[in-house]
Amino acid sequence: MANKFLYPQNSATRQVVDLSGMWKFAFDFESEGDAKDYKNGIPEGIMLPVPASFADFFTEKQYKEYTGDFWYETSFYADGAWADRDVDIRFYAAAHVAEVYFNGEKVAYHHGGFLPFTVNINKLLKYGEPNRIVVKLNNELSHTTLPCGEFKTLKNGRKLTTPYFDFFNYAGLIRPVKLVITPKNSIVDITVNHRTEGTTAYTDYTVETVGKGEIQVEVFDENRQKVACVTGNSGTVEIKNAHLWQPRNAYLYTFEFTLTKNDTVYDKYSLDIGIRTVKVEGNRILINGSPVYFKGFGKHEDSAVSGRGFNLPFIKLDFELMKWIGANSFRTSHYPYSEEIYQLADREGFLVIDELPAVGMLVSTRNAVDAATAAKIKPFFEEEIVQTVTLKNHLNTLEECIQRDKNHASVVAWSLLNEPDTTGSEKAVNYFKTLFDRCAELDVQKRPRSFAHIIASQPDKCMCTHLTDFVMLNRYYGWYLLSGYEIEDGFKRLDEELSKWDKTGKPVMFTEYGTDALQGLTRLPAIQWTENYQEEFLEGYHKVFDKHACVMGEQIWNFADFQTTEGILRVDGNKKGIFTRERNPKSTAFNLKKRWDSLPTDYKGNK
Ligand code: GCB
Repeated sequence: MANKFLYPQNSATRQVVDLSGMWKFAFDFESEGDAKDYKNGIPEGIMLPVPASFADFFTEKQYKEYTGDFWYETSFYADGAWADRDVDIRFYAAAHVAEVYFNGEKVAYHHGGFLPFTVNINKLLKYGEPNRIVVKLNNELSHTTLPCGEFKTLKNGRKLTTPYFDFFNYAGLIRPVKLVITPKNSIVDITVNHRTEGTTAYTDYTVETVGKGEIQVEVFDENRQKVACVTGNSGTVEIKNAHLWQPRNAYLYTFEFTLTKNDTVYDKYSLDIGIRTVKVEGNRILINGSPVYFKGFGKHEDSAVSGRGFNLPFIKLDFELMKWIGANSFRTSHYPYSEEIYQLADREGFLVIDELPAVGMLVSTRNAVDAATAAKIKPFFEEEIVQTVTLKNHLNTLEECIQRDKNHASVVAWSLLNEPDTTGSEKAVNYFKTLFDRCAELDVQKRPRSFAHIIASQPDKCMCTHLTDFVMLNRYYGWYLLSGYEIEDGFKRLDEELSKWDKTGKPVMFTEYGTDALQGLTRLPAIQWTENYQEEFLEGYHKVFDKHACVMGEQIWNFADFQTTEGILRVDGNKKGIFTRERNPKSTAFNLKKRWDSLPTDYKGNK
């Protein structure tokens, strides 16, 4: 029985074995890996760290830019004690398409590079000799992959990726690979949902199990005092005088789930759970019934050398910097992040807009520019293959993401797409409706749903806004258009547009606005690319936001500079960070801190 999506943990009944380290690695330029039986062992030569993306370990362009199949291999010995247990391999993320071979047998195929999957290996596991894991990955982009793009073949036969998005197409075993050993009678899934009445909190829970036994739930507060105890595979936990989880003031109860029968404990799993409610009312998102103003960033999982690879030190540092600057939220632009990030967000009280890797659903390699200049773009959602294969992949990814992230208090909204083409074809509407309906169906907490609107998706033009619970806007007046000396006209345009959004009655959150700024570059008067232009731009935007009742959040693009495909619009990547790629503050950071420290959590809320 696969261990579903529960985050692996060690307990009295469970064991986790980390397979991180140096793995064998091979590019497959000639696509000969299948014919040459790589599944039983890949060629010797290259060793690479796992987890990491491969691109930044090489000095030759053909490797950094490599597009196509590539292979990883490692081996391990099994412990005799595992013989009467379930042994799964859990890939925390494998970008983008993976085929897994275990001891020469194909055991899994997984599409999508940012969500975990597990493979049960009970039947093929050998004792007393090495067990071999071989993974064939592919990083080609198309109109059916999430994220979207294309690739072309150069005259020399090498392939070149052209993403329809603005971040480097890092790939590989970007997150840990672990063995998860669980008892045969075990807990495989847990779902919680909360409501409050006065000072009492009610948490409805459902536990899915395999094999024998019944569930007991014990709940402990942060002082390790037991505050509730119930039995049953589903039910309600009642906590009197509950400490609710609040933005930047988190409180986590430990829910311990035990699977027992006749005093035998089969399995134990514990979850740190924040109790809070989320709903949209009028033009506000309410957390625990109170309006919240979102302050923060769109981010990336991106750092030098490991690329999109799991990087705990940077994860920790990013939270400290976000706390320092007075942020209370972020969007996981443009893909679901590592699970440890949501765990920290739960603990630190950050509000997370969890985004699917549905980015690039607009046929363009320069989205923001093309959308701003109304370039002629072939409507993405017109294509038959998009309506069938892409939609299927999208729904599958949605299901995996909700399954993985459903219990996090920090996850307060879903972003189902970033900057899709919602003006080119009416066929977008049905696609979106299917997706939005499915999201509501899958998420027991019924969190608000939205997508990030590109500049072209104006209130009178966008065909899909009506499906959202709140509006997310990515706006670049003053940068991609009306920039430089025209910046004041840019602010006016923003003001005019917001007057229209005000009338929709929906909450409006800015999920992107910003300018590229090269650290250390300042000029008087300010010119584009300077730090003080970035500052003028943000000040201008904030003045406009403060005027409009509907604006209930500001998430700047971007938290830090990040790597992109090379090109005439990018100098060693996107420089819209408030911090550099190394996480040093640009001068704007200090003023931003003043603003955010002074804005109350319920800023502009009417309660
Ligand atoms: C956008 C995209 C984001 C880009 C950003 C930019 O609209 O959503 O991925 O990085 O613009 O800087 O151009």
